[in-house]
Amino acid sequence: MMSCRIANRTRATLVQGTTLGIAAGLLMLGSSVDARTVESSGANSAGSATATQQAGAAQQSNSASGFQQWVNNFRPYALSHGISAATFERAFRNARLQTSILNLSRSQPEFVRPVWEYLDTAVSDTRVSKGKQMLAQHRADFNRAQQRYGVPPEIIVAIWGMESNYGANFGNYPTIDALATIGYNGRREAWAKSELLEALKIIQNGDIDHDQMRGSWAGAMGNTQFMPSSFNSYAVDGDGDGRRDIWGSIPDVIASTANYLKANGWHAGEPWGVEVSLPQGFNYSLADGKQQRAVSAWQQLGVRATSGGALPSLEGAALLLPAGAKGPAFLVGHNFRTILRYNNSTSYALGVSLLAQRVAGQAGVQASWPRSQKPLSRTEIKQLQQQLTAMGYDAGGADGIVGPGTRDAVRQFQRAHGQPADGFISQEIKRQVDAAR
Ligand SMILES: [Ca+2]
Repeated sequence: MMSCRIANRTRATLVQGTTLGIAAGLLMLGSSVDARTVESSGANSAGSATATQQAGAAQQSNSASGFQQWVNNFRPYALSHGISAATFERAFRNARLQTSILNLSRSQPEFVRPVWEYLDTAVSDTRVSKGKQMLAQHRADFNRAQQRYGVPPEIIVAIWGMESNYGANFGNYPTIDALATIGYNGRREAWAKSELLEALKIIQNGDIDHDQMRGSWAGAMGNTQFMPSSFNSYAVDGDGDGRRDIWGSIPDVIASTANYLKANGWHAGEPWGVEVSLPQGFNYSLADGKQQRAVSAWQQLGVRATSGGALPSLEGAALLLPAGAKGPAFLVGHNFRTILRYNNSTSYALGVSLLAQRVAGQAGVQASWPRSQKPLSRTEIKQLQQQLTAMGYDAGGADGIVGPGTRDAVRQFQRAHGQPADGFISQEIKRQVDAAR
């Protein structure tokens, strides 16, 4: 539920980072192509299609009168879908075009942060200690949620930390304004109208007053950044006051987040995964984060827990090397994929998992990240894609965005040149491809 919900997230990339709260939203819309692009999504996801994809074609509209006209046109749609005139008037009485959103959504960063830089922020010592503090402070609520939903406290607190820095930054845009602005702007109008209708239902239901319904510029709301549609599907009343309040009630925040994960398939008692080490000569093409095997099969292939203990029980275990063969390796299971349902970015799910591990008092990542590897710019990625394509490796186009097609083409190149086929995009692979032309 980070703010980039407006972007479609399907393609989880390892390299992209996101930041939290509004900043994340901004970054995401701009860089939605990377990490959270895509087509499906978690409940939090906003819809689809990246804003950037459509930005070029969209007519920018930004006049207050045009905005008011859009709201007037939206009114009969809302009223024909169960919203009362009184709710509509109240919600839109002070609504206004948020021009800052129009400007923000156009940025397209040239560099994407490497996963280790993303994780430095996501799992900072400050965030770990604050997470421990929050865990202690709300222990009874976390325990209650664990009993009821089977999701451990450290996972819930980690999502809270990732989404809004434990409520310190969940965005201050009025959600009605944000979604109406996006709808009026036209790029994601159908999606924005649908979420706006869900937001009006929340107000009509009495969960929150319209002037307290705030969140990211992309419509993600409150402490754990639920989109209105996710709110209506998964938010629950944890403190028993009859309202679902993910803005002001921490018991509601905790219960809603746990309910979200349970409803999306969380397996009680199973860890997210484990850091592992791989044997010499390992076939890195198995490590794409998608190929699932029984833990015993990975064991036979020489995969070992870095801690030295036995590999844990994991349903559908897959091997993940976020920074290629020279970085840490993780064996992840069903619950890792459930975290992806919250936000379909591998970096995000890894951030939640590692933050949870640290908050629970366990060690962080043991292996070193290849920090000397500088990321490629979008321009360089495009060049790499063009070069690979010219050499006969299908990179799926040359759009400057690293996706599965680009990684597959790199793996093919690596195999053809006797390299570990980890598919990792780096300056090093760029130099090798340059030299091979
Ligand atoms: Ca409540």
